[in-house]
Amino acid sequence: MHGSNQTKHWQALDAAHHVHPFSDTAALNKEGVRVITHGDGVYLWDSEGEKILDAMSGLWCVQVGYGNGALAEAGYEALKRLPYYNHFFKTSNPWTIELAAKLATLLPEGHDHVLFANSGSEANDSALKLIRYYWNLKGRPEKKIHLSRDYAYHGVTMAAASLSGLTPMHPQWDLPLPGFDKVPAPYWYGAKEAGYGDIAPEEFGLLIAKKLEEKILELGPDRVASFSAEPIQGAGGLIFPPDSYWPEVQRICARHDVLLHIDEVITGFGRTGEWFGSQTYGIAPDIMTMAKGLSSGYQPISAISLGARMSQTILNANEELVHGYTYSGHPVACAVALRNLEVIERQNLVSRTRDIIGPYLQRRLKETFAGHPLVGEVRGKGLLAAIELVRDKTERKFFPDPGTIGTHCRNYCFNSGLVSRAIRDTMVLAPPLIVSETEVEEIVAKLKNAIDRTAKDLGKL
Ligand code: PXG
Repeated sequence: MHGSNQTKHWQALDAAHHVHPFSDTAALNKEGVRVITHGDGVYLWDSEGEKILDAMSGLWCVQVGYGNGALAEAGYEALKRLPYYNHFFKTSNPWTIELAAKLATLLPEGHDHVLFANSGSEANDSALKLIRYYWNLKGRPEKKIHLSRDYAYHGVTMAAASLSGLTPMHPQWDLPLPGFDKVPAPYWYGAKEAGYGDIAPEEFGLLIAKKLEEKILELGPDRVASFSAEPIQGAGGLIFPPDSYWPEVQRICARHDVLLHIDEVITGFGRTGEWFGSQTYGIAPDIMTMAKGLSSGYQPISAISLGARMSQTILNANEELVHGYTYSGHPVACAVALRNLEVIERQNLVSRTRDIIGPYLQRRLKETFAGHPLVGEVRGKGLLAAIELVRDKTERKFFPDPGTIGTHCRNYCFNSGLVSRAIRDTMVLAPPLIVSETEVEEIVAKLKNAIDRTAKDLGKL
């Protein structure tokens, strides 16, 4: 990047003092970081004045888009009135109370109680602690194994990373911890290459659900505490389960008395066209975690909601809950989250995603890419979409060395002012819920250009 003096100054300071998450910092410093200075709607600008269409909503979180003044004002008002107080010693504050009550009106049936934390990882870590506590209270302390899936992403704390099915997340930290085990993901597009043959999606969904039951029986239902899962797997490659999967998983969890922990960190707050992915798939979770879209990313805040079974047991324990963070239910974060929910409601962003702009994006992507020689599958729901780049579309064969082609295509996107994400060789989109039809057209055109150029480089076009 040929930066101005200001950009070069920031790049030098960043290189000297800042360690980046999920980055090879040394390699990054050679290129120089891109400094994002402001945002408005679906657009970001960098310190060189370049305009970028953010079709990933930051990290899947900016539901209402950038630069929403109502959220900024709510935060400012709370900062002036009560910049900080906690909930530890029999205290609360108006914003936390109102947010908890508001969430109870939106959450699935029976989820009337919430705890707050500050990130998705913390929420998941807390959820596992609450699951362990539940079984201890039930007099079944031997039920302690946490199951999750291949390709799962649940965050980075010791416990959340142990739930992860993305194996590169483990070796640097000697994870997973003991007491964590994995089952396969309902990734139908990859089924053929994984050796399941030409199986139909619904049959595959049932088969993969049965693998969960086999694992529970192998470990012993008396030892299995919980199954953690995203309704749609996000960072693992946007894996949409066949319709047969969730009903069968729920039957299996109920049959073996395994608590169902649903991670709604990506799928919550309208992303799939309902308030929660659980509603989209008819899932009744025992415990749910959420973050990101709760505040549209404007403030760090997450929540854990308890279904009736867990809340009755935990709240009737009549003892201190020995858990909580200094910033749990931070007044400023709660004020911003509350205003965010108001904006989502006022602008009908959930039903707009389900009925108007979600279907529009999905239709335009299918029209543009389904017949493309490099594209194996276009899949999506609401404002989540994936375009799988493959070596052989009739045989559903992937490229060797997954990630190389995807990153190549992603770089073309970046260079043309479009943020999309490459997960292995799957191009992923999750634009803000306020995205307009014109902006969808810009996303589709820029992505087409990047995929065409990638196909040309591979001699496929
Ligand atoms: N659960 C899910 C389903 C997530 O997607 C977390 C938990 C953890 O949240 P925190 O707030 O602790 O980061 C996430 C986060 C990516 C990417 O590149 C995805 C996430 C985070 C960072 C990068 O897709 N998801």
